[in-house]
Amino acid sequence: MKKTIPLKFITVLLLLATFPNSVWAQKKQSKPNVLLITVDDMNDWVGVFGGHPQAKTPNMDKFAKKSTVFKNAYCSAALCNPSRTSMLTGYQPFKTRVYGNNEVFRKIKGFESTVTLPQYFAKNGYQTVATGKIFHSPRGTAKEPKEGSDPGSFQTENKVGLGTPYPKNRFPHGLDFKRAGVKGSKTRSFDWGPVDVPDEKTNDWKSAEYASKFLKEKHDKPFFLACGIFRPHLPLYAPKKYFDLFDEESIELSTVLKTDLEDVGKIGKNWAGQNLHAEILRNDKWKSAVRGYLASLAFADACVGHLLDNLENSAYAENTIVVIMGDHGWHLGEKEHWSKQTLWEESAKTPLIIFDPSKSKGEVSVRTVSLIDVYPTLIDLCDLPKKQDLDGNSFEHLVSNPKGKWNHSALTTKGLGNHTLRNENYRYIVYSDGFEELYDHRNDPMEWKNIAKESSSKKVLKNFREELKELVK
Ligand SMILES: [Ca+2]
Ligand SMILES: [Ca+2]
Repeated sequence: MKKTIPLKFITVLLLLATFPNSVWAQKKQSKPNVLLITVDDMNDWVGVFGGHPQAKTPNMDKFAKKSTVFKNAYCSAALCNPSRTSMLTGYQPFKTRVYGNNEVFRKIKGFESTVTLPQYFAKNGYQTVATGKIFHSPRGTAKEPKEGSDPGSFQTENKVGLGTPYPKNRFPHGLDFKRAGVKGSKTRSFDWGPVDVPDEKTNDWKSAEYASKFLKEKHDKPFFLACGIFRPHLPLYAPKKYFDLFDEESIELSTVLKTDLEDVGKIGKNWAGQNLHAEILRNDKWKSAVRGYLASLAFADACVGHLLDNLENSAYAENTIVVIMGDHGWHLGEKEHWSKQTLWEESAKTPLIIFDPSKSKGEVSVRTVSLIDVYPTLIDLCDLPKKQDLDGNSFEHLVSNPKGKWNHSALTTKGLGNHTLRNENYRYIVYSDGFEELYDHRNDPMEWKNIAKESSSKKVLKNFREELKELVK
């Protein structure tokens, strides 16, 4: 008997033959890719987060329009290494005891064989690649990691320098009196100014370009690609064209309450360290410094935009989950403080934008999520097996339903025994000496009035104390 090929089978063959290559590749790959973009020391001045009316971040703002924007996202610690270690290990700083920039979690007893976020993805069939600053530092080797690093966490690591090249004649007034004209900061890099360099010659752009090239290649496995942009981290040197976007005279400054520090704790006041702010005022450099930050942020945005454009034009535009985040916020004079390392809103808050092609609809969530939640969330978004020992909570459901249920306050820690919890209405702070602060964000977004001692705050305080006790065991 003559064998005939069933009609159904012929139809399938014809369909397969006519399928475009890229679509075919996507269908074959069951897991979505991940593109993680971290922008160092980026506070909520990114346009869509509304922190500064003059910020120019058109690329992130445009991308936010199709993504899920987390307007109340907070770090676990307002410093590079503890924040990044927490996000990438999924463990709280008080668990790993990584509080500063010098510790290496893998050298701490009990954390030697930690499976980091990229390692977990690699275990589950992903190719993992990093360029720029993802862990705090690229120093050391897998056998001998050095401060703030975890070499080997990514299968491929492109080691580039950080930020932009330094300007010629970096300290014309000597090390103590910075190029920008401010004296007295102990931080050598507390400086800013334009650099005569094209974007393409900066390390941040090179990092974005490395990741872009990766997206132009064909990959057989799903990928976890991480790109770290260093600006607006100090020193605030950026290509001149970004400084030219801002006129120094018309720069708007945050309102600072003269008496603001009177009702904060001794430890908090000490951290605020008003001397630098006073020095900036004495030299009339406040507007100049804000311009430096805005220019650096605009430059970082251009680097992110370069990468996002290349993703958009790649074969992976429709099957890649994108996460854009800072590692913590940054004060620019609020509470007479500069840079990070406090427990207040300016330090703790950082932008978080997630684009999941199958879930995001250009909506905003005000749920108080933490960067420590990103690890379990990415696991769920990519449908990987759950990892049981993580400290964070998955907010996968909020990516498609930003108003969904969420019962967690965001916890930020600084050193041993200093914590803050943020829910949608309040910020609670407790220092290691027991001093408490409480702010009502519904009418006090600048956290000016500490209401911890008011009798009407008793119930709120009690709830926060209990929640913290539960979290910090
Ligand atoms: Ca940082
Ligand atoms: Ca105050």
